[in-house]
Amino acid sequence: MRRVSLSQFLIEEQRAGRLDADLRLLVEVVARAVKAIAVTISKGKLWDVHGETGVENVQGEVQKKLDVIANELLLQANEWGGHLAAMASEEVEEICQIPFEYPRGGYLLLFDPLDGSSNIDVNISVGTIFSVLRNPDREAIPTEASFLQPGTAQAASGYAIYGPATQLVLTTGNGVHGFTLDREFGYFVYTHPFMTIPYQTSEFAINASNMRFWEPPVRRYIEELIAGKDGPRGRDFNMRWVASMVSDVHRTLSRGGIFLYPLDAKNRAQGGKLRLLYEANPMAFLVEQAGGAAIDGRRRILEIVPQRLHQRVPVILGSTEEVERVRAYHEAEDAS
Ligand code: P6P
Repeated sequence: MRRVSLSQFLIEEQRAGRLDADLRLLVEVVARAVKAIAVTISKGKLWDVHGETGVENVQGEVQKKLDVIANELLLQANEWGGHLAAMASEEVEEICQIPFEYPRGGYLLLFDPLDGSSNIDVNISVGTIFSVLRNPDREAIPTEASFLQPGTAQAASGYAIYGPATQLVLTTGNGVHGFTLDREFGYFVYTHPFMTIPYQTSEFAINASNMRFWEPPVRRYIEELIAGKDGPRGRDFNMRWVASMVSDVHRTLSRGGIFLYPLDAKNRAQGGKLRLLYEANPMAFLVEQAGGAAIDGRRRILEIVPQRLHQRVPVILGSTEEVERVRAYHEAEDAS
């Protein structure tokens, strides 16, 4: 069968009027940066890119060398193209303006340059997550407030997963499409058209070591899954936890499942563990486009109006039947 490249896919999407030239260029540039990140990650100790920098980021996490490298690759790849008005990164406290010598475009790009980087030094899959918004005022220089838009406003979102294969998974609001990097030829091939999440699943992903901190609805839901066919669900379930959101969400998108990082007694003060603008929103957009659901326990994640750039949120996403059950348990708790 003739191979379709990412570039050809994007050209045909633009020809069909489903994305404009600037958004096409944006995705191409992100894909180019992702290829550079994939090569750098694959070198590991060979290029001495493992280990920590000793510097804390805005999240209070000690940055890995590859966190910094991936962040720089994405910023440098995107600053000169003329398609962006500004950028925001998990690794940088303030928004990143476009250098004055370059023209500004109409899009805002947000990203977690290397999600799950605690897995890097032990050679477990990690990823890059990105979200695209429109600059609300093309005449004004963007501020943090320009980025504080609900997830429903996203023009596109996606992630790269650096696993046995490097894959790019993308939505521009017309379904979810997957591409696999052919390293020898150096380009992404369209391999997964219209990815969909099965309505039902028998697989869940949660960090079970936090069980003692969970709220009652989550505790009830997980205990029922663990009870399996001896409990109210009447069938057995399987558990997976990679501790890399991109890996756990990619598995969920690929074969169904439910991923939970709920509000708990440990993360309640921060509002949750995962970040809304460049982790939860892009993943929620993809999951809904694939026929799944994404909530914070009670509300649709995409409808949350952000208050701060690095705001955190509880995340429960995946196969709709399971996500709706978790929502029902929260509503029953609220009504009791
Ligand atoms: P825990 C990685 O640090 C991350 O932000 C997500 O990629 C992942 O789902 C989660 O945190 C893992 O958290 O508490 O299990 O280490």
